[in-house]
Parts: sequence; structure tokens; C-alpha cells
Amino acid sequence: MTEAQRVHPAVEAFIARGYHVFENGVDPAAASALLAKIRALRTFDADLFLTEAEFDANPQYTGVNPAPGRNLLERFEADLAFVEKDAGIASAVSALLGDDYEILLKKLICGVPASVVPDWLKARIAGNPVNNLGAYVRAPYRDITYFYGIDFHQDLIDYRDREADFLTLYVYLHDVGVHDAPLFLLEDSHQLAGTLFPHDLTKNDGGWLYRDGRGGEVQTKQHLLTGKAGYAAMWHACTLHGTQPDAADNERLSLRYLLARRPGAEARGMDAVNATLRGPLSLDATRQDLDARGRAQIKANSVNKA
Ligand SMILES: O=C(O)CCC(=O)C(=O)O
Repeated sequence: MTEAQRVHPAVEAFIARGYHVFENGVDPAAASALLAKIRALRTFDADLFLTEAEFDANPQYTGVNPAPGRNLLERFEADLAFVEKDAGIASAVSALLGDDYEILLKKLICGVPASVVPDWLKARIAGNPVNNLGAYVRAPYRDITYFYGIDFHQDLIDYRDREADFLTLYVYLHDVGVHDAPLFLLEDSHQLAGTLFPHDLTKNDGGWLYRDGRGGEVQTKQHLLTGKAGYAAMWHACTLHGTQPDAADNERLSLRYLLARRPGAEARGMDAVNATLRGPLSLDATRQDLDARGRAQIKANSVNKA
């Protein structure tokens, strides 16, 4: 690693706050062009959803997210160069994960607006911490992840027994304001390393007091990720973040990348970040909100009180 990488602002930001916002984002025209192609393929309306009877005939809670062979972004490889080849992103991610970092996953996320979620579904999912709507979406449309809000969580949640050696990169494809289900991120929350979901959070004047269940705590500030088309930010796998249900009339469409160090590769930036954390870098259980079938068994939600 070069000296320039060692002191890269993204490494400093990860150590200091647990996230990094790209000041200039990525090419907004390319973001808008990709958005237009996606909107030409998919209408984000009530037809996305199964009827209540169809859902109840065969409820499927797992295998309902994008996967290889069922991922809308697979047909847009060339259009994603504005993110994947952006020099600012490549240098920041290399500083953290090494030059040969890999894309673990990339997908399109849709924040579904309240106006298109069927009433029967709203009633069922009210108060759930994780409202990933994949289970309720018709099979052909499960090439995108659909959210109607998700409580504060770490992206480590999906990676039991994996070290927090990866990061999440988010890119907004259009302007995202406070009413478009922007990401809420808890600054400094990464410091407690891996903790079990749902998290112990108490709202106060300064933001949220976050406890790790092991005797540790940190006062965190809430930071809202709002910005123009091409806005880009990334965060550590232990940084708490979430969204409220999309109250606007329009869907929010974003790119979500998980980027990781290649197995065995040197990633001194991320090692330097992780050396500052006060807890485990991996967990053998990451969540306790689901029953054996993958259905919510806990009704609780902090981010909706933010
Ligand atoms: O985009 C959203 O509404 C939430 C996404 C999120 O928090 C995640 O994918 O980890």
C-alpha cells in the first residue's frame, strides 16, 4: 500500500465516523440514463404484488431477493461503469480493501412508496423491524430488492461467521430528499463492532445511545443521507443504518454494492479501521427477529421513531 492510500480520507472517515460520503458523487447523467432504462423495463406500482390469497396459498420468505441469474443489474453491466470505474470510488475502496477488491454483491434497491403497497400487506407488516417485501412480490419481479423501511441494522447481519472486512456502497439514481426514504446512518456506531439485531437504541437529544449488550455503549449522531442523482456514500459492515417507509408518491431507486477484500489479500486500510473497534469482528448469530421459517417474530422498530 502506498503512503497516499494509508492516509486516504476514506480510511480516516471510516475510523472517525464509520462512513464516507463522496463529495462529488458519481456522474449524474449516467445515473439518470441508467434510471431511464430501468423505468422502461419496470413499473413500480401495485401490480408488483401478489394478492393476499396468492400469498397465503404458498408463503415463501426465503429465496426472494436478487441472486445470480435473477438480478436486474446483470443486463446493465456496461451501464454500471460510471460507478465501478469511477476513479474516486476506486481509489477510496482500494485504500480500504486493497487494489484487487471484489464485488460480493450488487443489486438495485427500491424503496416502495406507501401509495402502492396494498392495504392487506401494510396491516400485516406494521411494526416489523425488517420490511423487505420480496416475499410478497410476484416471482418475475424478485430481481430487485424492495423495502418498505428497515430498522437500524449492520450489513454484517447477512454474514454470520464472516469477518467485517467488507463495506457497502450506495448510489442514488435520482435526487433523494427527506421524504424519499433516505438512509439514516448512526455516526460512530461501528465502534462497538458486531452486535445482535435488533439493536439496543435509546433516542436522546444528541441522537441515539447505542448499547452492545456486553457492557459497552456509544453515543451516536443520526446522519441523513440525502442528495442529488449520483450521490454516493459507503459505510463499514458494523455501521448502523436504516430507512423509514417511503412516504412519497415515488419509489426510491438506488444501487447497493457490497465490496470486500479478496480472500487472503492485504487490506491495511480496513485492518486499521477494525483495529479501532471495541468488540467482535464476526458473530455466530447476527439476528434474533425471525422464526424458523424466516417470518418476523419480533415487532419493534427504532428508525420509525427517528
Ligand atoms: O434502501 C433501503 O431502504 C434500505 C437498504 C439497506 O439498509 C440495506 O440494504 O442494507
